[in-house]
Amino acid sequence: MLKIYGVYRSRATRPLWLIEELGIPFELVPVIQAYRLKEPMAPGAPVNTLSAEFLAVNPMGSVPSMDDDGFVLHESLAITLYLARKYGGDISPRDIAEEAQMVQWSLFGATSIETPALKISSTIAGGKQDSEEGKTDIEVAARLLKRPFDALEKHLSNNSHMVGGRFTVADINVAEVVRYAQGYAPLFDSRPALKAWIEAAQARPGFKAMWDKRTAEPA
Ligand SMILES: N[C@@H](CCC(=O)N[C@@H](CS)C(=O)NCC(=O)O)C(=O)O
Repeated sequence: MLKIYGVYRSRATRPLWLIEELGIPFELVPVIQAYRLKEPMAPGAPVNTLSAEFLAVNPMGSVPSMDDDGFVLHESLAITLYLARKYGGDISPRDIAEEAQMVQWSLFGATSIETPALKISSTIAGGKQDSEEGKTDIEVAARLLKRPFDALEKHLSNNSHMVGGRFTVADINVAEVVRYAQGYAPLFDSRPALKAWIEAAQARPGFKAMWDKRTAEPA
């Protein structure tokens, strides 16, 4: 049985969205981020990213991890690319060139977008967006996102999706990092193709099913 270690309120959303799209059976093994607990090492604390039993699965101490009938893999984007490749269908690469493009866009998301986009998300989640410090943090992050978001805007003005003219795992991987910046509307209002693409991705039943479960989880 496929197992995903993590919680919905984490980067596990990436494989969990893909799993909804694929409609495959799986078990969610709850592992919460240690920083969300007051005393992660206390006896009786929920299994978390510092727990010995989870570190035995993932020595990197982060979620998500996957165990697919004994094949253990870490890193959310590696997990989605593996699952797409394993289960096939339109969501997965049709050939080696498409696979390379999906890896390319996933790495672009992780290396050029994720860190500044997360800064926007954490500033807003911390209620600091109207403070001087928060405004500066968001402005700096938006500046760092200009070039990668302009590249996405150009790509999506000429292509309906990230790869292959159809919804694929590459859309999930990129949308799930772009999402962190969605709280700062000017980045999207000035880029209509990017805005339309992410809204269409998030309108999919697979995203909505994942999101409903995330929302139902305690914050
Ligand atoms: N690049 C990794 C990052 C994983 C990561 O940082 N996950 C966070 C939760 S979203 C985590 O587990 N943090 C552990 C902790 O802070 O204790 C991935 O995409 O899987």
